[in-house]
Amino acid sequence: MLVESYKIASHNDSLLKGHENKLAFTRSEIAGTEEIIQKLVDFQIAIPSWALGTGGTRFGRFAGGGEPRTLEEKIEDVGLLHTLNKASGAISLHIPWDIPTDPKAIRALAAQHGLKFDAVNSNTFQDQADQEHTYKFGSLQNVNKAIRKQAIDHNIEVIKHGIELGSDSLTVWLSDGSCFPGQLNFRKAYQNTLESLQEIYAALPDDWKIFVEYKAFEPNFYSMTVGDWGQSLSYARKLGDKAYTLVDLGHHLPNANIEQIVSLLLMEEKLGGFHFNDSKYGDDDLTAGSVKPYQLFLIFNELVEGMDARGMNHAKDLGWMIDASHNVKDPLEDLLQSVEAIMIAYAQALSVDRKALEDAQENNDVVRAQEILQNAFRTDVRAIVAEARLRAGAALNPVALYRELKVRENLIAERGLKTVSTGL
Ligand code: PSV
Ligand code: MN
Ligand code: MN
Repeated sequence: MLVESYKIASHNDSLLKGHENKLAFTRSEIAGTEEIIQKLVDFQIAIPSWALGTGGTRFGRFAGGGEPRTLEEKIEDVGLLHTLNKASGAISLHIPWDIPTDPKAIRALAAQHGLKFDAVNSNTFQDQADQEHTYKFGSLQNVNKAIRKQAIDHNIEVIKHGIELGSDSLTVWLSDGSCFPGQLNFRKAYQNTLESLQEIYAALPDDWKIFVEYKAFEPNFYSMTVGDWGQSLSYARKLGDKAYTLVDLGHHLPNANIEQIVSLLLMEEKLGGFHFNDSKYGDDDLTAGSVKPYQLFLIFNELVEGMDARGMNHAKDLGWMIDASHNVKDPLEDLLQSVEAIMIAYAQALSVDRKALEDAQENNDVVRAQEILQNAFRTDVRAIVAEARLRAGAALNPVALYRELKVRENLIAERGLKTVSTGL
């Protein structure tokens, strides 16, 4: 389905007056709005190919309709999101859920939609039909060398696909670990994983990065071989300059201070990228900002502070991606909401009075420091986020336009009601 620019223009015209009033008020509340708006225009958040269909749990899945059935249709869906918000200009593929059999054509299709290829993801957490060895007891950590080799070869294959698509990073998330005490020799599992990662690292092109994603639990419930940021950092350090830690917001133990983790990883020059989502309990993969918006803001506050301290480019120097699952919402609407929530948190962080905060910190003025942060969090920045969209040629209210244009109904008419998208 195509959303023509005149439809966006007429949607924007109908909302313009109200938007301009809100923007004028926001400008009177926040200093430096022009600079913030430009940063928002530049900021792009990649969409994972596996988040475009309805997700499920191990108890069931309630399929939606009109889901993308092929890689081409997934690209079209991300293109649609990007047309509506001009902030989702990249897609991240998961191999072998997505196999770009004709990479040239896939690249051309993505370019037609204004999309780039974000990190490519390997999958050694499931057995594939044509696979010789099982990953039941792990992949890169496995006690069996032949299994480790199979997993290493798969990662190298993924890098090759990524090169053909113009991607420049590989994300490795391992489900490796153990379910029971005594099952695993931790030291040997670490060593095997490191040696396997080193072989994968050796296959990385010079201008590529490898992201080592950690996760505290699930599917292994006693130990995870890359279970926290300390373990990930340890691998990334040993691997070399092209290796970084990737933070997925849902992969921590309850109440972990993620903003502090982010700050320290940035200081160590080892923060590589993000998977955004939200959760109440664990890896719930809910819409970013839907449960803990203040935490999301605090994380962005550290990101902005840490990246500015190191002179980093907010839009380019880290990998930004959503990693969510949609069990009850229309995935595309949910993704639009996620991007909006991320933009709001980013805009709030950009509006923090850094100088005043630093002064408060240097003077141990705890009350003032809290006031500064909460003031930024409680100031409504939605009009400047909408203004950034307007300037980029997107819709003032993407979810409303999505509904006005009956996008889902159109997709169902095109693709059918019973579609099963690949992925989780
Ligand atoms: C694992 O929970 C994860 O967060 C990893 O990023 C995977 O690649 C993704 O979800 C999809 O399973
Ligand atoms: Mn993830
Ligand atoms: Mn996850």
